[in-house]
Amino acid sequence: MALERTFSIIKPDATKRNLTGKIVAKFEEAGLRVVASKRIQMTLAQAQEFYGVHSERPFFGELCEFMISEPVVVQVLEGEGAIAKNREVMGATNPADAAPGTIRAEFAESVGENSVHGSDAPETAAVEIAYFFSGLELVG
Ligand code: YYY
Ligand code: MG
Repeated sequence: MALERTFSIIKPDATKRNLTGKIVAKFEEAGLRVVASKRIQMTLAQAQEFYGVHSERPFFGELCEFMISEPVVVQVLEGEGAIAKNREVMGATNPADAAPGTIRAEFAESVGENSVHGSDAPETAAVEIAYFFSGLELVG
């Protein structure tokens, strides 16, 4: 498997409860290296563009309002098969379905407030990384 990069967001429910360090520890324990990281306050326009693929879904408005309700930590994670590995460490979207030991099983509050975002494919990872980081900010 190839060395890969994926994009992650530690969401408002997690930053608010000071869970950033515990979540980063999960990434590192899984062999994912943080090659870029910053804490930002997302704007509504950024949240709407970032989650644009979901714009017709009933939860879109609530999702965007949630994403700007507190600062978030955006990161680029690097490792062997990083995209799939991160999805595994995150657990299922709904924490009720997430496997024990995963971030969402341990920390998420609900399907909407589920602590982390992770890219789902190489194409989305590339777009999402470029949306928040310049090449100079990625230090492998
Ligand atoms: O990639 P992932 O975050 O696991 O799920 P998506 O299906 O891409 O949905 C993005 C985001 O939308 C999810 O993390 C929470 C929210 N959401 C929701 O509030 N209610 C749903 N029924 C499905 C998704
Ligand atoms: Mg998704």
